[in-house]
Amino acid sequence: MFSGKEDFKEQYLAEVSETMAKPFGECTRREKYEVLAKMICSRAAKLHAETRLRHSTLRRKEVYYFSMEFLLGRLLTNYLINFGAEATVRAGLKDLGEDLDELSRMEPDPGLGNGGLGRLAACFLDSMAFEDIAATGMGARYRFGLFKQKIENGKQTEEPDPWLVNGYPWEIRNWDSARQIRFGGRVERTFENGKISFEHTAYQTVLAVPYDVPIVGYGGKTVNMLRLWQAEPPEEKIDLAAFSRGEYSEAVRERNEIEAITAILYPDDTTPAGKELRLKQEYFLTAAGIASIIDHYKHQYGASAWRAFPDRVAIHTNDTHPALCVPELMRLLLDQENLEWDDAWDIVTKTISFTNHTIMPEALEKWPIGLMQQLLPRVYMIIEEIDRRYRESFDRSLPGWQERLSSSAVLWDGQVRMANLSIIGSHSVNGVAAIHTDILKNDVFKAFCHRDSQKFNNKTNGVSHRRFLLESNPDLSELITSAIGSGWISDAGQLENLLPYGNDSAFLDELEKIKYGNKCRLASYIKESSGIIIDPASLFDVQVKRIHAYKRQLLNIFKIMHLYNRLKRDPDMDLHPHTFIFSGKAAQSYEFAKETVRLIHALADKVNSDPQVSEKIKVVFLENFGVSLGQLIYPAADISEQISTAGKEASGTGNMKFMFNGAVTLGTMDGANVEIHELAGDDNIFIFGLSAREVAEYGFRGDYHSQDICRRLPDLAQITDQLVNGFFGGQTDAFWSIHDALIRYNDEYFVLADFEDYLKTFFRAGEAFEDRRKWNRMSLANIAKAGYFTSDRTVLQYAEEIWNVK
Ligand code: DL6
Repeated sequence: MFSGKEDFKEQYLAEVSETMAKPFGECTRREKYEVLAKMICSRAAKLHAETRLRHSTLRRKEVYYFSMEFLLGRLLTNYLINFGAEATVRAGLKDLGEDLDELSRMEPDPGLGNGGLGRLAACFLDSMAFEDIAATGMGARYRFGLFKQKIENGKQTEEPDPWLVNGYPWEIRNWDSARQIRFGGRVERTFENGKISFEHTAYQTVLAVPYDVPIVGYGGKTVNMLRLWQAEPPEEKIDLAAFSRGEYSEAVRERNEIEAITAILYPDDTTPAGKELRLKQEYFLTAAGIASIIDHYKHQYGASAWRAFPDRVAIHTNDTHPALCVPELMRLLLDQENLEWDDAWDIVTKTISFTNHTIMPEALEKWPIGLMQQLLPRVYMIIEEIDRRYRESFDRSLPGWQERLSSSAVLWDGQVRMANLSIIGSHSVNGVAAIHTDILKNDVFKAFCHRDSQKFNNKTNGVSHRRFLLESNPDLSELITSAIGSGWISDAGQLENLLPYGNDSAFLDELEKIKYGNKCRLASYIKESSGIIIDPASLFDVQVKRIHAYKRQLLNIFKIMHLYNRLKRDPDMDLHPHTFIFSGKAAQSYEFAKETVRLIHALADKVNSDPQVSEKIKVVFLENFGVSLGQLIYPAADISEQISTAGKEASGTGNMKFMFNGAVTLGTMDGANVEIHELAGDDNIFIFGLSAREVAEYGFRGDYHSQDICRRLPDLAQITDQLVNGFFGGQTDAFWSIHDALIRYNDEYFVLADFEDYLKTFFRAGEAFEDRRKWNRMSLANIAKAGYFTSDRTVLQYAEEIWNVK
């Protein structure tokens, strides 16, 4: 990319003077960032064109990864690392009096996602480019990302995240590839020359305009693309008559309505208007993506080579949000390409695959039939036919067939069940950790397993170790490379070569020193952002993830309340100082989660302002969790809290990011924790709590009584009482909804059931931490065994076992 730092400086300064029309010294930091990012982006775009040509000459099978979420994180440093130019650029900038990290902080962190699912999609893009898989991400260009979380008076408030306000230097608007998408209208059948055809009239047209973001693989050889679709009116529309009457909002009403489709991620869908908008978003992404795939395919292979389509194209649907890929691809093959139903269905089911990411019933999407019919009349007709054929072909000789059919059909009770549509229309259905896949097969989607069991498979998640270790933790990366060479960067399995260093005290001391440095870095950020001063020598016990009842931040809170109560009774209690760090967003309309955020803040106030305890424990909540903040937190953690109710967390990926950075997991046997346990071994993890089977058995028997536990554990009863007895201030400050969830509604997520074991295990971890050598060895064992959780491994498994890509 640059032959050396002088070459870089020359090119960069030329670019600055060309685009900014002023000398470098007069540019703001943001402008300097922007020019640098644009410069790297245009080189990446050029390489993308070369990659495409190479892939198409080699007739590589193309993978299209459809996802409503892509949490890319910042790209500048990442791409410089991938191009092998980071050191050169850093040195060149230093000569110019600038700092790469400071420039990098100018980059918006595009909040085009909600949590693990969105970051997983971004990790997959990274790994697919690294593995030279011909892949394109299909997503939406939301004008506002997920809300910005602010804490005001201890409560979460939400502000819009206008991440595009200063433009985004990594995207290229590709108007010539825009597609027209149709909503609403009527469909009429006609019968001509022995053939039925369908005419769609009176529809509204929306233009889907792609913005392409290059995805640079490590090594810089392969540059793929993420295509983000934006909704626009088909022509510059303004109602002049309304405008002349002074009705300015009316004049641009239609334009606004159209632009709303990609205005925000996850609009509140509790109202009918919100539901309609969400469904529009899903179809918009699906239809634009599928149309562009078909056009590209015809351009490449001609308009009649349909049989070969599944050999040349794989379409992956990330959760059910893009489930409409199934009927939409059918629609184009039937209505536009004139294929017969059976041929089209064969192509669709051989091309499309599906990942499920949750067993939480509220996240399994369903749409009212009426809404689907009105918004997508032709697509709905196809869904109806898919459902009819599914029912017709159902084996009615099986015992209990009625029940199986009722839970596996697509249409039921006035609703379109998107997961069932995805399963029926895909050749592969995968879960994201071994235990999750077992639950899908044996419970959630059991009804499918008599006829479709061969479709179900597991693909344990992975994360980009290059972003979350190499980029986020440069000192540790350097230490690792100095010990085992740099092969681990492209082959994370080589981290295992670190195992012998468990007996090397100089190495372990260095590991501890690096962790301490990372803790100091986080401590400075905490001081700057919240004014709270924490001790980097304290144990950093960290839980960062979405706030949700099943993730059980509550269990962690109760542990801290227990410590507080004990320290109040016995201020001399022998406890190594701990800093408890939380971060995560509560969904805007999820009251329980928002109350949990409020509780963390109330507890932080109580603890941090009490000199009797604050020497020993501190509580910190970091506002507005996102990829970049995560990159600062993971390297600084000692303990990684992964404490969901067993059976509820599909996989988790934070657990893997912590592991790569040498944090030791304190967790339940849930999601990928089970595999972390298996790899790290009993001695290098702290496991507690009910198993998924025990949780399920309580469910069948119905004999769990949360109040019995409080009766048995007075310490715990004190804590639940403190939620409402004025401990946190007056009655208006009480946490009744949380108290009720635990006591009145019998603690759905078994917080109280797991409390005692959690506490015991936490103390065990604390003891281990005090034996520094032992702890550092545990930390090292985790790093050494983390290689399995690289997304490179995961995408290779998808490629070989699902997409059939060599
Ligand atoms: O597979 C990525 C990620 C998993 O690691 C998490 O365990 C899972 O909760 C998350 N699922 C979702 C789906 N929606 N909901 N809820 O975000 O996927």
